[in-house]
Amino acid sequence: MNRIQFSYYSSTKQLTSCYKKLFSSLQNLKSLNPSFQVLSAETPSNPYPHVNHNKSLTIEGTSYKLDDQTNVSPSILSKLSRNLHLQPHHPLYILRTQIEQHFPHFSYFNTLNPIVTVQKNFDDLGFPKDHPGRSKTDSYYINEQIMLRTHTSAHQLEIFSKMNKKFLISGDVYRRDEIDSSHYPIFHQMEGAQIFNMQNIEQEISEDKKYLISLNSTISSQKTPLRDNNEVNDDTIISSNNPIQSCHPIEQVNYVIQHLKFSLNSLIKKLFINHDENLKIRWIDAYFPFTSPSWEMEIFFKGKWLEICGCGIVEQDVLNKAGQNDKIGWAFGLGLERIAMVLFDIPDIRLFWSHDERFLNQFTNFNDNKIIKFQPFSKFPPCIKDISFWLNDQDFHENNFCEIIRDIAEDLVEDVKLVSFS
Ligand code: FA5
Ligand code: MG
Repeated sequence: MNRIQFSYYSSTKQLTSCYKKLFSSLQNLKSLNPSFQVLSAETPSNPYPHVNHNKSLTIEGTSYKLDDQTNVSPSILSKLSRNLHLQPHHPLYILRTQIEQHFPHFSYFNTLNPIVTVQKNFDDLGFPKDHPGRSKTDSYYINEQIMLRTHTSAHQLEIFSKMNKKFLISGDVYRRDEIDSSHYPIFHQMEGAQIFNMQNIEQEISEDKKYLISLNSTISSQKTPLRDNNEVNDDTIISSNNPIQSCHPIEQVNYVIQHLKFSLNSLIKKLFINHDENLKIRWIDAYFPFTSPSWEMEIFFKGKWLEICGCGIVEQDVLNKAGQNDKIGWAFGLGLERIAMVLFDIPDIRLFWSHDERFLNQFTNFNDNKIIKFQPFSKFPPCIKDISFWLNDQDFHENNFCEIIRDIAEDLVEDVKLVSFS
């Protein structure tokens, strides 16, 4: 007989109806299988201390009103403070700092609050009201107006408005998603953007490109040169399906497109400089409400194309709203876990959240010239057993004992240490 007991704390109407559905489907199970017993539907003492009876939620000192739109769960909220991209030696921290080195004169924003207004996350960026990403099944809402950001683009307008011409924003983003080895409801993105003066574009871009090329030749002159056999496949063509914005002169926008593609291709080649396989990169057309034209960048990994980035030419409307009417520029959003999984050979996205030293300690000696490949370890915690015995044989050798253990336990035993011999 399966005993299922579940705890529930009622705080919003929405949770109540969820619970009712769950309860009735369990009752249905019971009717299908009489041995199945639903024991209780209790309301225990408040297991979510941040939810109070006045239907509000306090997160890091700020109180938020709850309403019918609320769907954040305690387990998601508990991840808000992890900041994996800020934990030294964490693979996401290593990757973030490596990308920042490729964009050395940019401003970096790594601690922007993931709790944003719906306005910032969607409306400011031109998402239509009926865009599927807005739905409660896809995004986490604290209430009708406040949500967990679904992408780092949520901060674009705010940072452009502060007159920043080039910046990187890294942070955790939240999407309701399935859970498996490549999906997790929280992942990390890095937003990059650079804008140029429309009047002076040729000069600004060529100076900047010279700089990027010199940055790459510094890498080439190092022990391991930047390999040229990395293949970049770009068959994209500008068409009415993925158009240049009518307000953008063709010549100017072409400079910006080239600059964007050069910046990203050289970044990915640099990151994978020590990677053992030849890297294949491809560009494909895409759509985002806040860029046009738009593309996605994919890399070939384990026999499949893996999407690592979305990007494009910033919608002029976004720059105009930010008071940057005389500028033109590009933006991108990189998926950090996707790149780190390939770079470090991490097979499961859930490992990034591990507290296990056996995961975290693997990255402490990272240096740019040496790739660290993740070494798999057991899902179960390590278990240490001591064993003592008497033996008459004066010729005993430790290796004989290890041999016996290897015969019996094979690879289950990872390490055998002699503690004392007397
Ligand atoms: C965006 O989020 C856009 N904001 C990107 C962008 C920025 C476009 C600036 C234009 C200008 P997208 O949903 O495709 O786009 O996500 C961007 C990247 O995040 C993806 O390419 C992928 O690498 C990563 N990503 C997306 N969903 C997941 C997921 N469920 N798990 C892990 N990584 C993901
Ligand atoms: Mg995408």
